[in-house]
Amino acid sequence: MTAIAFQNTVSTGDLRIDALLGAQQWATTGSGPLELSYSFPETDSLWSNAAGDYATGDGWGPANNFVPLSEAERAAVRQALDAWAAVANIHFTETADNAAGAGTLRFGWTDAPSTALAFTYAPGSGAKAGDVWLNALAAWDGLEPGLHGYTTLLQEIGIALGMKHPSEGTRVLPPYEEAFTATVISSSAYAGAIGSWVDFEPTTPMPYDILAVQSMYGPNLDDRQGDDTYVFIEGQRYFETLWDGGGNDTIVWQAASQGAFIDLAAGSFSELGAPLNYWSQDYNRAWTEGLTVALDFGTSIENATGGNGSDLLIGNGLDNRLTPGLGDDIVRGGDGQDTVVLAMFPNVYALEAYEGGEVFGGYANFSYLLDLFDVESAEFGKTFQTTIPLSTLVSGQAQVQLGRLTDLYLAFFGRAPDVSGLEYWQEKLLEEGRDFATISKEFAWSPEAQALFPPAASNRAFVQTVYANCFGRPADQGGWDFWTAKLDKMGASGLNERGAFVGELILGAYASTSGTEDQTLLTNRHDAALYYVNQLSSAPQEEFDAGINALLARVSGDPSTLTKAGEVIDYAFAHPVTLTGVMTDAVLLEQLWGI
Ligand SMILES: [Ca+2]
Ligand SMILES: [Ca+2]
Ligand SMILES: [Ca+2]
Repeated sequence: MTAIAFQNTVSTGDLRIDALLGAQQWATTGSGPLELSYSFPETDSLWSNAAGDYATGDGWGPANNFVPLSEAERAAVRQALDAWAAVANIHFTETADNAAGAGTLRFGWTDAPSTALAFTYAPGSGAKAGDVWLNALAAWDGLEPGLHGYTTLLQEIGIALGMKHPSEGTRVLPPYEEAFTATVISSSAYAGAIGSWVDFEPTTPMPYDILAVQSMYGPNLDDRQGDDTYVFIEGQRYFETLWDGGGNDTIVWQAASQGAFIDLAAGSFSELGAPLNYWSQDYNRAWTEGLTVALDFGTSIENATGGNGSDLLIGNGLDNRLTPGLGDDIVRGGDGQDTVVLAMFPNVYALEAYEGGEVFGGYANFSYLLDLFDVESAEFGKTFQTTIPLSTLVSGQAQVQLGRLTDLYLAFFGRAPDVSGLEYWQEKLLEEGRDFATISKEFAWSPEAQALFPPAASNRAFVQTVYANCFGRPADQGGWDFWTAKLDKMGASGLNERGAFVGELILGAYASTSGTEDQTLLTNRHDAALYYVNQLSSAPQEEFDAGINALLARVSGDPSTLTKAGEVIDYAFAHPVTLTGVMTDAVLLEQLWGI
């Protein structure tokens, strides 16, 4: 009823757009959004009978048993309006519909002499322009997103904004392109199959729709300009297009077992959620397609996160952050400086570089496979993120360094690392490049070390304890005397020297000139400790349990003790019992540890 200005729509030369543009659109003024009112007529609403408007007997109009929309139906219309406003520079405002006035877009039920679900008067002159009539005599399946009724609302609002069916008029989409994957206004769900159906219909304007509505009114300049996260969940259904205006954005797939295919290239589709089942119009043919979520042609999404199934993540030309989660995953970074975010500490990864920018291997004893292409960096950690060149992980350097850090925990504190502590030192050592000797000194200065070894306490006892912590044996007399004398000379507060001593002792154990016995013991213990801390990191609800230290004390140079320690840890994580509970239950422990 509220007449507003309209204008001829300018065609673009791009058939994807022009096939969806009607003759006229609402007039735009400058850069501001199109302000468009809408309303829901009531029984006391007025209708224009001016020439060209609702004459008596008008097929789609108030004369044929008009009925107002119910509250639930109005809510569905508002949702469909929002779906258009989310992508285009349009502000919809709901107004009263009564004798005093009405909105430009009006939504009502009528008994139309037609099998069509709905009819909409396109932008133009006359009060009925913008009115959307729903046919109460037609068969509606409902107005929930995904149902054909909701798609119909999206279509009719598109028409009310100045769009047209892509197969009508002079500029049409070829049949192989007319499909819901291109436009929600399509008469065919499946490309090339006229009148075909799908079991879950688009819930948003699709890529060509977004091009067309933005060519008339411009993009939404208010929403989705910041850093947005788009979450998709296993078990739910999707058929939609993501449009985003800027910022650093992420697509997240949350799944325990179903894998996803996420492609961050603009205009491409991803497989998120259940596949779509299509049928020909006569239901004699069927197709199943996994592609459910499209990225708008102009949208840049920087990051993708997979679930714990086997995912395929494909980056774009930007610097992408790709997080595959657990599972047998494939990650392709494409151009730019791309980072794979890995789920566990570096020590569990065994990767090799191949030709063509591929890095392939497994982790967690090959429980999972990882295939990386064109990825430059790897990132670890939840509290403290450490980013290193992927080559450092492929060469094994990162794994070795993490073992050394764990050795410091064992030597100074006689315990396994906690997750955030290890992440902190990992960042210092692997990313910031602080050297091992410096970190060893910092361990000596830590409150935990000073509490265990007060500066005033005897250096002789300190040396003895560190030997026991590292190698499970007393210091040999020569080494003991040598280090004690050296530390004594530095005075009682030689914490730097104590730190340096531990660092040298550890590195010395790995020197090629050293015997293998100490080295094997130290390696087995830090491997068991790291196995524990990786489990802890994956199951944060389990808290650090000092029972791990009693378990580490059982790990020797015998590789079978490392395996058994892993089994005990697995048991504690898989059952309600704590690790301390296992370690103090002699019967259970004997059962798990065997003889
Ligand atoms: Ca954004
Ligand atoms: Ca995964
Ligand atoms: Ca990239």
